[in-house]
Amino acid sequence: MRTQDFNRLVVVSNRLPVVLKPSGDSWEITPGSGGLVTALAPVLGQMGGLWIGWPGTAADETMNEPMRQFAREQGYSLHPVPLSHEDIQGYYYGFSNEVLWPLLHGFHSRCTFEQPWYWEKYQEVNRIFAREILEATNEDDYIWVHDYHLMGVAAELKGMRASRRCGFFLHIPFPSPEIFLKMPWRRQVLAGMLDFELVGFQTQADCINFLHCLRALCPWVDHEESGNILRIRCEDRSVKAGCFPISIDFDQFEGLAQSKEVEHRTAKLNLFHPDQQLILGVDRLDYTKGVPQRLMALDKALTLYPELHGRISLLQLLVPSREEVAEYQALKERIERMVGEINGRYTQPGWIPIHYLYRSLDRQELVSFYQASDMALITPLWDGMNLVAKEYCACNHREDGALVLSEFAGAASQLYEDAILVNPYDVNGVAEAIRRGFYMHASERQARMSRLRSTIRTYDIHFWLESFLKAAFEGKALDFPRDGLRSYLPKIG
Ligand code: ADQ
Repeated sequence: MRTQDFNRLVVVSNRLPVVLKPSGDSWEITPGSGGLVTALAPVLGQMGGLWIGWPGTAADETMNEPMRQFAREQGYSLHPVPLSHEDIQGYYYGFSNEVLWPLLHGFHSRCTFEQPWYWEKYQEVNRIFAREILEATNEDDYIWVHDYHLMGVAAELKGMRASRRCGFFLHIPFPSPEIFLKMPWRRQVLAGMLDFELVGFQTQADCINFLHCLRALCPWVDHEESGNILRIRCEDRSVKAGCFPISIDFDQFEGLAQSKEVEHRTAKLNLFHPDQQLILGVDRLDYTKGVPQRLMALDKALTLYPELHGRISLLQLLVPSREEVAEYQALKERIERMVGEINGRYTQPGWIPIHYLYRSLDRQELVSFYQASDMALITPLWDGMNLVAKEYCACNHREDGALVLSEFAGAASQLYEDAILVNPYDVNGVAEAIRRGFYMHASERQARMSRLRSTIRTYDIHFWLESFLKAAFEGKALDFPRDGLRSYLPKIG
């Protein structure tokens, strides 16, 4: 691991990787969930370093000691950024989640553009983060800012004349100009991104979309390819950009799947469905994940192929997310209504078509569900990467599972050859993919899963980290198999 180029690695993200709950006059701390935490926590745990972010609740001194203890156990330090209720309303619920999240996922009609104070709060909070970074770091640290909440941090640091090396990684997609240019603050957001030294994207399509948006807004932008990194110049600014498909700690997931405890849990789960194939869906509650469309596809499969009755069951796990937002509550209710209707229509003695869980699971429980499932049905409408697809394969060490994957998940740009690819909007097509997965011969499952696992094992989270840091410090990335990535790009034709 490269550590010779900087003193400390400092990760900056909207949330610290913890969930804090009041407990008597102190706090109970548990690890946070979500893709960013799954990917970065093991990396920082190995390297040491510092994580800067909002603790998820009003900061107060009584949380310092429990946080220090949690940090010691994890192997890195935590620096909380205090934010007020109003900051969170405007910057997080407002600009991040009502403007950037839907826009960058291509849902521009869900955006709230008519609240200029969201943008003002976004800038203000990015400035607060910049101030905290200055206070908590030194010139020889490397500052790595993550995700769409903090795209203006480098510009704010520059405004403070701070000398810090600063890179950025976007975990969600970057759309084409037809979508991005609809945002009233498009120039400011793009200009802010140019103040980072390096901007990393999940796929090559995202990186190219970024370049096209820059071109649309400033036609005098100039770029050259240096190995697998783009060097972009726009007026007095220059930035490196590249694609770094994020991944998981493959060995950790595989090791856990092979542990006695998980094998025991899996064996128990298998007893419940001896004659059925278990199909797994795992998602955070979010409209980008395509859960209603997936349920429609299952419904369609049960209508078109009655021979599947009693032979397949969907286990849908939904992780609570943004529950305070009315739109997310409505989505949850819609999903639960659909589950009830489908179960009401098809259930027979001894068989229920959908098992539904709405809660966060611990890692062991999640891994035993991965292991016990014969097929993963991962059908987001658009997703930066989707780590669940990779986790499922890492845990499937018996190589007897099938992966059905949306072509709009970033993961498809790496796994397209061996997953069964689907268009999540095509309900009939997904129903057919379910049938195809069900009948797939054991030898074909084994061959496909073995190749999927080999790709994910090679391009794991450590490769991702090395590749980003190499690009930051040497100007070239480790080679992801770019020819493969190039040959499957539905978003740019
Ligand atoms: P997410 O949208 O959170 O991440 P994803 O990449 O699928 O999506 O990660 C979800 C994570 O949550 C997985 O690591 C999974 O193990 C965990 N998880 C799922 N179900 C759980 C449960 N019931 N209990 C506990 N944990 C659970 C964002 C982007 C993605 C991108 C990641 C990483 O939206 O596109 O892949 O960041 O860059």
